[in-house]
Amino acid sequence: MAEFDTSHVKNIVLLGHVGSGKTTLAECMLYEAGIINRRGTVAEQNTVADYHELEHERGNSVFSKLLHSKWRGYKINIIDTPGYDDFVGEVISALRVADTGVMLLNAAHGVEVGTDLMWEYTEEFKTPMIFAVNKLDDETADYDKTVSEAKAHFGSNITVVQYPRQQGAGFHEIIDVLRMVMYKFHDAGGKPDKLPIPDDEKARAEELHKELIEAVAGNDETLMEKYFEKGELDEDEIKAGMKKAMINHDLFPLFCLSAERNMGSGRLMGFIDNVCPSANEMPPQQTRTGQPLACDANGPACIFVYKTVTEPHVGELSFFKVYSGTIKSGMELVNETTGVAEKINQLFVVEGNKRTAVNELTAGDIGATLKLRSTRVNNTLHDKGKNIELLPIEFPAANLTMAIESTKKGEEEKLAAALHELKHEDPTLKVEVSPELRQTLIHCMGEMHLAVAKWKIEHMQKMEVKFIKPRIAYRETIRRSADSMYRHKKQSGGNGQFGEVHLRIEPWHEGMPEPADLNVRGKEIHELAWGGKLVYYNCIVGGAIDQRFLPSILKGVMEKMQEGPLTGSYVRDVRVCVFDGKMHPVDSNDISFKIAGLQAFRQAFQQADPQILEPVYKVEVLCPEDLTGAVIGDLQTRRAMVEGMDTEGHFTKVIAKVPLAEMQDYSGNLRSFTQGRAKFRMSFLEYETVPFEVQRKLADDYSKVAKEELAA
Ligand SMILES: Nc1nc2c(ncn2[C@@H]2O[C@H](COP(=O)(O)OP(=O)(O)OP(=O)(O)O)[C@@H](O)[C@H]2O)c(=O)[nH]1
Ligand SMILES: [Mg+2]
Repeated sequence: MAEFDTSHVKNIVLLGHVGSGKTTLAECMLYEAGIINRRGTVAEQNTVADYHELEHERGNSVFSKLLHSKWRGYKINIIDTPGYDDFVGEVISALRVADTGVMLLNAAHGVEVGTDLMWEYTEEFKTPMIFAVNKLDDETADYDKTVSEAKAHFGSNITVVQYPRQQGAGFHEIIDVLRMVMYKFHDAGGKPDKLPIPDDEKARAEELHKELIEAVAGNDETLMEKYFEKGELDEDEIKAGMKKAMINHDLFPLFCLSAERNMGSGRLMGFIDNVCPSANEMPPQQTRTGQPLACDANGPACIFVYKTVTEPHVGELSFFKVYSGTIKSGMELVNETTGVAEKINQLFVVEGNKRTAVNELTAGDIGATLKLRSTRVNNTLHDKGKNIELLPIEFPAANLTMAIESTKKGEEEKLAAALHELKHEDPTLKVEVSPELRQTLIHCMGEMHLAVAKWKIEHMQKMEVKFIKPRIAYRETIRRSADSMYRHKKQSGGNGQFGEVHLRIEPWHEGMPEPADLNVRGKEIHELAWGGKLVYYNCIVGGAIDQRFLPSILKGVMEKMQEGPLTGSYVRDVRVCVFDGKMHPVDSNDISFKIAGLQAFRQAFQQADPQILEPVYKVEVLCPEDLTGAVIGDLQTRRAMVEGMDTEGHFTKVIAKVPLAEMQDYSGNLRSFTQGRAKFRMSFLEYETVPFEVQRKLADDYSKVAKEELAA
């Protein structure tokens, strides 16, 4: 038998802006549950959750951590998440498996950027939410301001369950308007005395109690009728009503805390046990086929992997939630994505970096296993003979791209292996080897994310790496037509080489007319791998050159198109008509015509008003309204075309078209001039011609480099 059945397992995720006290609260919860007998602190680097060396260095959480506590007959799985926005992937995967979110608000700062950003995700998942106003012992704590900001940002569904009797250093009493008692804490925190509400607080407490009941009753007709009849609801009725409203995302109870002094965490845990939904009370999971999967301990065994971590000397740990059935150690499950049978050799419950083996985990529970053969994040594993695939976590697109290199020559393969491992356990990090740019690119969430990647490579793989700006994938094309002739002739002993090609190049566009003065005898349309087209016409009359040389000429043209004359970038959207030439009965061969074709194309290209095209992206910046002016002003310094504004959630959205070349430092800049209050996304839109000055500079830079390479 699993130690806890489904209805006695609660899964919570701690959320909040950087430094709001999530890790400290997790420590309190473990301490209260007797899992640890001393509370560590973030400053002393001895908390259970922030165990990673990198977290000690930074003084912040970087990875989500699974912990669990047992409190009054319930198991609470706690996922502590990092507050820094770059690590949002850790938050999203945790939200996917949690059944309630606890959003910490720092009473000294009110609603912060991170709170807003996290909120957006919780709304997508419709996670039942609790708000907890933390740091009430801080000298600058302001509970009322924090609550009114929270209501302004997240709506009046926020319902006060607790308020502090005093704030700042003297904070030690919390009035609970659900239970209608006052909790009075001793200096060491922990278990408070339960006292009647003092007379001077009665009026406020009763008013808030009424508000709470009305909020609960307002979401349930039966309760509303009872409330009208009796003028009151009892504690059980309130709890039942709250649970239902929380599941529907209609009510967000608000609690008080000082995690630092361990005041308030026990009551919060009691509420989680008694009111927050267990997994089987939440809507069933959706599968790929549209069939819902009920969270039933007697159903087919089915787990979903939300995170993997490679631990030194241990191997790969896979974290999962049991969505159906009961998982036993030794069981064999099938990975729906890969079809591979995986043996669950060991099952663990986890305390940060400590694992405790268990025999069974039941539906709704979260745990870990070691050394699965080919299982990744987002994979569903299930009983043999079933076909269940749960919907994957959708991770946000990257918004910073950098090229990465080893500082030592000859380590390319080692770097490739290191990057492979890195992206394997971090779904928000993408690696791309670009043959066009001759660079390995890392797409990630921001500078901090990049720094973590570097740390991991340097510490785990023992190799030094550096980041450099990625090259831009420019394109070249032409604006008018030009004819050219090139004769390739070489006579140096033995067989000579001879080929003469006359060709015309024109800017190609869909539906363009056929050449009026040429006789088109053959057409080839080549879709180019890098976008755009090459349309190749045979317009040769009178057998001036043999048919068999046309592919050689095309080869030459293609070669030049892969290394355009202006900047060495790919050429696109050109029509080439070969209309004349000359052959030599002995010296003409494929190579001669290839060279002649290449050179004729190059010459014609230079005379055809050549243009450099640059990739232009659609950029959407989401920011609070007061920042739109600054955001637009900054975009305008980046050659952006601001196309409009809209709203999205709580944000104003600025929509613009911006050249990629101007976006390379955007992530860090936006963060700094908005103090992290804005976010953005971008997606490729089209290629556009660069302005004249930019073209001149790019062409000059290229010819300088080309000359240097020639000289070297
Ligand atoms: N005064 C006071 N300080 C607190 C309280 N809770 C946490 N802190 C301190 O605030 C700092 C940040 O706390 P953490 O627990 O690391 O915050 P976090 O939310 O986990 O932060 P990230 O992991 O960076 O997102 C630490 O120095 C804590 O000691 C509190 O209730 N009162
Ligand atoms: Mg933390």
